[in-house]
Amino acid sequence: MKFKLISDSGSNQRILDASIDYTTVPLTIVTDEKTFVDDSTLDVKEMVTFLSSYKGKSGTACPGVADWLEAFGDAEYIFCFTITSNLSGCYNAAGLAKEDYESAHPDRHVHIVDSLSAGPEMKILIEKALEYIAQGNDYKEICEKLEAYKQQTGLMFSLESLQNLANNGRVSAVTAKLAGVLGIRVVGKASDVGTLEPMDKCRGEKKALLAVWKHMKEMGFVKGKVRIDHCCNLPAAEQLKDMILEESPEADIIIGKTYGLCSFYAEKGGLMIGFEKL
Ligand code: X90
Repeated sequence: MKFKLISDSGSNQRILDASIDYTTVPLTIVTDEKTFVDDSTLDVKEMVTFLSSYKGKSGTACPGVADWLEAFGDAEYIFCFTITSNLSGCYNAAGLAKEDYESAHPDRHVHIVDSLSAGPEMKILIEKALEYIAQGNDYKEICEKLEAYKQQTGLMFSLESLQNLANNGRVSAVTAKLAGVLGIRVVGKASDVGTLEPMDKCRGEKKALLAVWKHMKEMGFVKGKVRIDHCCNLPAAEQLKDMILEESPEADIIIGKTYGLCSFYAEKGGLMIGFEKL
């Protein structure tokens, strides 16, 4: 079987270090002055710097059906990973593309995994798909296993500002007000239905990281995978990594960066933490 993996750019996973075909479908960040396409040409730092002094309206747009179809190419067995369907139209557009594709080519197949999450939790799901493929599972088996595995992964976040989320209707204004004061971070998780669920309001980075770590353990983390993506905040990512390794030296931790879409919403200083409940 010839497989292809695809994710939207909300995964923060641009390339894959594997022999399997992989491509990302970019979301777009739109302002009155500039449009940023979240593909490999985007300079994330420059976008974040621009946004920090930009006062006008800004928003995002998900890829359309045609973008997904282009990504499918002529692949036979496709796995798509989308950012949560509860906050974005990515999943819906991918679903329509799947219908078109499969009816035009009855021998080709598309399975769409709605991550109900974003960024590093999507990375963990993609890694698992690679593992299942390498083990020689067939397509249908992998689809089923991925859906089951999704129950065993989680996402936490620590954000200094929820302004862009609130301005675009992805959290309520009340939730956004939890942050907004200098030095206050909102720590929370991706809920079971793929929305932001704030849990703690923390004063200072250290307290926020301790809260993230505490909740990860409560949700079942023991020594599995942790993928930490940061928006211009490597020191916090490293601090969290050290904190986890001190108690769970066997944990498999990789630090990465948020790309365009997640940088827009997680904002400067934000952390997203995907992990296995293992
Ligand atoms: O379709 C679009 O325009 C994209 C909208 C995406 C909105 C949400 C992105 C969130 C990214 C924030 C931290 C953690 C999120 C938890 C997700 C359930 C980053």
